[in-house]
Amino acid sequence: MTKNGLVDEKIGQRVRIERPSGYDASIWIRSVTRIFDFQKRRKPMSEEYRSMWNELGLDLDAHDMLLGVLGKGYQDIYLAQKDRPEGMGYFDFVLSEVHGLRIKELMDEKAAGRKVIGSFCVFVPEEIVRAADATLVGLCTGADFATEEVEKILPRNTCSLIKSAFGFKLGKVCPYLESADMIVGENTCDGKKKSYEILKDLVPNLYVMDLPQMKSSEGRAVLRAEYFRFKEAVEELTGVTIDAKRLKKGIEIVNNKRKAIHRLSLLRKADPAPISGLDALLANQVFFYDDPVRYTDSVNKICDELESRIEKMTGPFPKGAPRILMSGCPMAVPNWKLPWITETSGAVIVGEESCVGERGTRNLTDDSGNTIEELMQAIIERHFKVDCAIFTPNPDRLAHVEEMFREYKADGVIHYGLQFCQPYIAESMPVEKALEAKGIPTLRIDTDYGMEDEGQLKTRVEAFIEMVKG
Ligand code: BJ8
Repeated sequence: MTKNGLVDEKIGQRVRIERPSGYDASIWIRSVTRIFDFQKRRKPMSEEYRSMWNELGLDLDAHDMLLGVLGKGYQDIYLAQKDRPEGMGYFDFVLSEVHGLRIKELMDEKAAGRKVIGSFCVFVPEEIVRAADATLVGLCTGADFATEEVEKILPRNTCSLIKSAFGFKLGKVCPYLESADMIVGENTCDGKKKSYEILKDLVPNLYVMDLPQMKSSEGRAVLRAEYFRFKEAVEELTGVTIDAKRLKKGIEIVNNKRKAIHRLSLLRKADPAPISGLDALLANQVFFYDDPVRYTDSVNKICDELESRIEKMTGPFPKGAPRILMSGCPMAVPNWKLPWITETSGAVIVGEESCVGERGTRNLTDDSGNTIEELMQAIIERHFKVDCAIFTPNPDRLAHVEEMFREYKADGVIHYGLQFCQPYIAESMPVEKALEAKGIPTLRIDTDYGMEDEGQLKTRVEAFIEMVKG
């Protein structure tokens, strides 16, 4: 082991993990050791955070169980991949510390007087949060937890994503939710809208943001009013008055991380793809948790490495491997089921038309304005372009799926709908019809977070991949 990196050749594959800037060497070495504990199937996180989790009110036994499952899943799905870019070591590190060091950082920020805001949706403008020196974090929504308890207060036919948010709350296993000074819910789909009426009694600090359902001038006015109301709420929470200088800085920080992840996305056009879809998805998922400046730096470093892989024509899948575009509902950590099934069936995923992917990050906020009014308007315009299926009609999404299919030289589209997600499942049929009419092979998958349908999904995905191979 060196001070800045660690090399372990005992695990069959050489792994080198660079220490990211901003991390103390001793913490880094401890954390990297924990990554190898993942690989050796030991307990993923040590005792040192237990008092912090206790103070946050987590159920330590349930939380241990969750971390055990997460560690095992990460081992089986991520660490089992071959020819990963070395830069993925950073994301392994972040995942190994997702409930540990990152929470400690948030607690330190809070102790220094800064605020943490939790969100469930890309419509919550991070620029405004950063402008007030606060931190926006995505809340845990990617795994089933305490489902029996959840189904006592939510209808069984609610999507897994919403149930997951409630399960993490009822099971007391989400340190992000427990450390948030404000939790922002948004009136997007009916499931979320109605569930916030119940969530407000479970958390002390829920703020609900209304959102338009149509891309009309009236819809834009709703978004405008809501973003100005949100700015005021953030100012009140933080005690910081957001002026143009602060907002410009907030836009710059968030734009930089969007640019970095978009750079990574564009590199996936190469054949062979320089990175697996699973690894690229992980980078997109970490977007919602990590310190934005450190994240930007780490993604750009991995992009440099991917550029050199492209020059050498190397990657985790051979040249000519079938290329798949995923489109549909967002996949939050640790929802890796469908990408894992797809990539262990011989295809490589080259893009995600999703909020944890291009839909969430492709657009930048214009930072040329000099007044609060101009900059706020730029934030409104940027977010008004997000083509979530809650909008009606929503033609831009189909156009983006087609555009990504062409640009990323995909061979087929897998449309991913979470069971009981009305907006995306309703759109999946016209999307499939329109794509098929243009000769684009499309597979519609509706699933949940359970593994019961793994075998059935694998059979369908393998057949689809065989078909697109021609
Ligand atoms: S902008 S996609 S992040 S709302 S899966 S809860 S839609 S029933 S997550 Fe989303 Fe914002 Fe839209 Fe993006 Fe409802 Fe569907 Fe569940 Fe969903």
